[in-house]
Amino acid sequence: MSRRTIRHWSTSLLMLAGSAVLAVGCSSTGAARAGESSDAAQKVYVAPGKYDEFYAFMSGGFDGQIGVYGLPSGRLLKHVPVFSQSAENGWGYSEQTKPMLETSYGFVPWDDAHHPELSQTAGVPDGRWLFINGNNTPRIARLDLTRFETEEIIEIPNSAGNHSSPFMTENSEYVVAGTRFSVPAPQKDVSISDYKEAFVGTLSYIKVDSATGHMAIAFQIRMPAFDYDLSHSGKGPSHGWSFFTTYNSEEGNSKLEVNASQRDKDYIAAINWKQAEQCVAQGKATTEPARYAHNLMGADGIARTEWGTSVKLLTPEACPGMAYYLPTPKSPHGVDVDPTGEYIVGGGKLATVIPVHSFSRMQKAIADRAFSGEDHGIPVLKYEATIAGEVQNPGLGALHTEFDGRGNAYTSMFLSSEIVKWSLKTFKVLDRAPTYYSIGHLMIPGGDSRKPWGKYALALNKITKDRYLPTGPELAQSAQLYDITGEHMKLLSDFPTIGEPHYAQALPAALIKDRQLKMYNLAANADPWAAKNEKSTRVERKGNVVNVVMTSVRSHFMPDNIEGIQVGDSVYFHVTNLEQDWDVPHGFAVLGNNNAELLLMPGQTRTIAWVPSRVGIYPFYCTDFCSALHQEMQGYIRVSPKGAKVALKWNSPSYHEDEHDKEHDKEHDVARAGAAAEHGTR
Ligand code: CUK
Ligand code: CUA
Repeated sequence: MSRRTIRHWSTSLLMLAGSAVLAVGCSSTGAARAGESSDAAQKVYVAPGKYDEFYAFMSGGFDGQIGVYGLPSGRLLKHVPVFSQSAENGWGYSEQTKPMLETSYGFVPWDDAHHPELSQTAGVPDGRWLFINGNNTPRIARLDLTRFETEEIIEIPNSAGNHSSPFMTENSEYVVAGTRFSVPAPQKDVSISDYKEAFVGTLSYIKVDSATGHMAIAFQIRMPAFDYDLSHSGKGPSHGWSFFTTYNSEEGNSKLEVNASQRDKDYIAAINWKQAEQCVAQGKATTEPARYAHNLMGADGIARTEWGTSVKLLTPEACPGMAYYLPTPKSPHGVDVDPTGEYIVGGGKLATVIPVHSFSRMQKAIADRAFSGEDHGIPVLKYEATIAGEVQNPGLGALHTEFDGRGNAYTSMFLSSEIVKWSLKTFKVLDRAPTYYSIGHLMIPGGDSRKPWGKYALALNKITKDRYLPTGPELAQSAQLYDITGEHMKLLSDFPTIGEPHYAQALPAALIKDRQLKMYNLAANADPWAAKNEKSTRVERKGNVVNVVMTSVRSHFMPDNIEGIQVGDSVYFHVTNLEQDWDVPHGFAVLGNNNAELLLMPGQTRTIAWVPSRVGIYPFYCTDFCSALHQEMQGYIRVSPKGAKVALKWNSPSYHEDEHDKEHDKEHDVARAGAAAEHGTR
């Protein structure tokens, strides 16, 4: 035990919660030296041109995105936009992607993303999809792992703080979503002091279509007004159940740091979702109105929003046998199920032990009706009846546990800033390794599945203090990689991450690396504004809307000279990348556009809107260095005053200059206006 840990033990738990930030950073030498050893360097060294062994998907936290890293190198491979607009590639700015960020609250271009979850088959990550929660405006996104792009986002109604989400059942039947903040559901205008009467906690089950991955809200369960913090699903024998941690079973509505820490034990809610399915099938659910957005990227590359209008709602009273409470000390954070499906581990962040419940004992306790009472009509199982063991003296501030598949568990300890390895047989601590500093989640590739690839553990740390070159008031967030193949964990490396990583997932690169989409098929491009060759490029005006149908190819745009645009026009640039080679994107940006750029993958069409606000000549150019003549990939747009008599003209194979002598200008404009009206705008 380090000196820092001993110091922690000497003060009270609650004091520590506040002072953890100050306490870290006082001893970093020991393992830093281990990390510097040439042995460690060898283990994370991936030679130039060689691939990493694992893809790791790390939540971006408050940046709302996903970072894809290679392990063991820690190299950043991609930053995938999900809930937050990304000006880098026009995600959430381009007309085709804007609908992805639609919600019942309107367009919400940001979220706080915590928990990536890989799709699973038979309890093992299968490399098809990655799901992640939006915490602030309750949503779940699905990424396609052949494209590393977000394909679907569904809003979760009757929820506020979608934190215990989107944990996956073992055959990707469902992703679950529990509300962190209880609120009135449906929402209403009510005094906050009526919390206990008027607020509820909703747990949602979102069905995942096994062929397409498409999500649909199957049913919601209305629970007491606790805070539902984290979740994991059962596996193997416990398949069919899911587990949610709760805190604030005191049902406080202010000063929660005190008011939600009164009880010795809160609960893990055990939900028998197969029972819930039956109750729904038997008509025991009520259908209630709810409005929520369901945004799906179409096969034509255009996202569309459909509006959900109702949800099926179950209550524990209407569906006996569906919900039980497992008392768990004390304000538990994480809940994790071991690879065998037998052990359910609570992360009691204010507790002095790590409680481990047994699924088989839980089943027996339910059969024996070993209840200590009820809470809001939900049976509370006796702690002694379900507990398999308690890990003694684990450290302080247990948050999350992952497994190596060899009978060991690894728990992150926020306050004592360490990973604690313990045995699932003896519940004894086997090893501990300091983290720098204040670890939140940890991740072992497949470490929450039935078959972990138990080679590395990754610590996802909240605070870095003195670990990197300082960068002003905001310091880097950090991950640390440990070798866990031996008896003792061994720190191999530190690397900074983007945003604040919470949970992460990883899988062997071999599962997905050869299934990557290399380009979009231009011939199959179904965007109504696609130009599949330069001949079909054109500029059309309809009132004050101008559609520029443009192509890009090494190393020019077509057209690249446009005149006849007026101040205040809504100009839509529909740019198609004609390339059919891997790794040849083009960019598009225009002077003064208060929007974003476009980054166009080969064969893809994307549209960006621009409203010029003053007269002048506006260059546009390709932003992605695509060829030796990339700098030549540029063009000009002339913007004239509103109502000016400057004819619309452009250079492209589709445009005939001779039609445009002054005499015919007027007729021509009329004809073009007619053609534009037929096409319409997006
Ligand atoms: S939470 Cu961040 S450390 Cu949002 Cu999963 Cu536990
Ligand atoms: Cu196209 Cu640079």
